[in-house]
Amino acid sequence: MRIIAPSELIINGDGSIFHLHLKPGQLADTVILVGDPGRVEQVAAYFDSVECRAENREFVAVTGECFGKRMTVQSTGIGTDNIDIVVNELDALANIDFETRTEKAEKTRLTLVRLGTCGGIQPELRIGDLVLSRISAGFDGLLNFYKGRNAVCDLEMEQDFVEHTGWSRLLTAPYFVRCSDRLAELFADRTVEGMTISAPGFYAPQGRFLRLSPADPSLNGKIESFEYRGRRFTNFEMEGSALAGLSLLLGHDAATICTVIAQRVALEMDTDYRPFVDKMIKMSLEKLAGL
Ligand code: R1P
Ligand code: URA
Repeated sequence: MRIIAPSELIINGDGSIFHLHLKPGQLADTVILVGDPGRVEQVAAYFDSVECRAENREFVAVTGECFGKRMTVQSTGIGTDNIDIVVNELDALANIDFETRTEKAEKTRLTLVRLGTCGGIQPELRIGDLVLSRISAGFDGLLNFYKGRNAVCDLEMEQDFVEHTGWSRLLTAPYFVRCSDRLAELFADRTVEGMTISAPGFYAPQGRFLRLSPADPSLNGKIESFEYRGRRFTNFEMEGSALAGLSLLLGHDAATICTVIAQRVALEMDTDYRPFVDKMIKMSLEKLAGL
């Protein structure tokens, strides 16, 4: 049995995990992930009761009962680098024995649902629409650091995409991963099934040009025209690829749902998007409570 060293599985003095500051036992099997720490209270407002709270840096968590089901809401901050921390630490809380520092024989399969915001890149998507990322395209490279990456990625799609876009060798290899079938089915009637890019930035990596031009100004056009087995890219966000990929490797059920707040084709933006996000939260909690 492999014993995981103190420098690898870092446990704080109070028995909580290094970044999230949650202790084993404080995590529910159903976890809502939000980028914005401020969105944690927006989710927790639907909880009937609160069992515990934890906070460190951008990682804020509340565990409680929601519509009769135990759930945790956890903020991740922005970016797939943070998802690396959050998903590994949530998995450790569920599946590693902190006393013996060994993997538990019986694994817990977590349900991880990210509720975020995104930019729509097809003209029919409107501000306020909800997109479920059936496929996430990671431009961030995180999954490429993990053994087993090829087993969970669509390699044919990767090849087609690299050829279609003339993908620069200066960029990290993109990876294509699917969300949980079970969660896609659960949310099918309330979301648009999409193909989402998780970008490693908000500006040039999503084709935005303020004072610095993207290296390839034609990349967004090539992304929009890419078609694979009848699917086209629908939206940009910044975390879903790592969430889907790491969850596939670790054996968790994960999905990303995002509210469209920017329409990149019509060049429109709604900065007053909180009511749309609130609708997404309520719908998602109700559905997850019924699972
Ligand atoms: C960028 O503004 C942030 O918003 C989106 C992106 O993925 C990125 O994290 O999601 P959240 O609203 O969940 O943070
Ligand atoms: N989040 C993103 O990552 N991109 C957008 O355009 C809007 C929200």
